[in-house]
Amino acid sequence: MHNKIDRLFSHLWQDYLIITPSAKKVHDLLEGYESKHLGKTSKLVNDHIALRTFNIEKINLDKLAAHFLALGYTEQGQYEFVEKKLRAKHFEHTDDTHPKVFISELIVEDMPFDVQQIILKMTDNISDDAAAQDNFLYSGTHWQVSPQEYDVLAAHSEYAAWMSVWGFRANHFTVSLNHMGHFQSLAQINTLLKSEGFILNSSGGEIKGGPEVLLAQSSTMADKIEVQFTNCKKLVPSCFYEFAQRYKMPTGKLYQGFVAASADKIFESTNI
Ligand code: OOG
Ligand code: NI
Repeated sequence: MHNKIDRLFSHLWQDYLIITPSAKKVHDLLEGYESKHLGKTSKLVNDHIALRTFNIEKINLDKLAAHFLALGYTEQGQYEFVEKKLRAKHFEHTDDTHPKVFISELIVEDMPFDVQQIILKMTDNISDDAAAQDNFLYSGTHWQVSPQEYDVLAAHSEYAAWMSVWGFRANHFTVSLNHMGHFQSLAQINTLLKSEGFILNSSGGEIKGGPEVLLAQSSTMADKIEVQFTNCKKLVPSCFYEFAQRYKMPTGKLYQGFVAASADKIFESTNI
């Protein structure tokens, strides 16, 4: 079971790094500081990863979640993003060394008709059993869109546009500050990353949340990657890297949930 989980996250990580070169740089930079602090090789710990999809039956949130439920994860929270027409759930494993998983889905019927048409065309040829395949969670797109279609999607939902280019894969990994030794705050990480030239998501402030909501988060802006569309190339946002600090609840345990108001801003790390 644990090997299977490690293998899945390793596939997701490798797939994510291919289109997120900045994440590899940030990862190695932070790990370098941590190793120096410890006096030996140190590994970063992931707080969570996130996946995206459409609420179309054969590929919906629950179909993605099934892979994690089969590995011993359970649903622990539900979230709504009315403005962005998104719903999300988060999943945790009983063994808390495994990252949490945040899965969202776009409510397609709440999109304008032309957006719905493009999404239905994209997903029409996916077979009913595709989402059950072992590699589905890092299978990328199962379709191609034109640059015009991408622009229509982006005008109404940056999330839909992101899905049209990147499909099924980890949208971000998140470093757990609670497991770090050298870094004491997100502000310290943010300062370092900015001095190294990385761009942070400043929507809603560089640090979203804080002790008062038991979770503080910051993230880079997604890398811009050249993508082949049906008839031309275009630079589009790929994936980003997140940093999270969790605080203790009155019970003394660290809060493990998400904060909808902060998540709403984290989604914008893939804005164009
Ligand atoms: C998920 C955004 C929310 C968090 O940690 O609050 C999130 C996404 O961008 O797909 O990851
Ligand atoms: Ni996140």
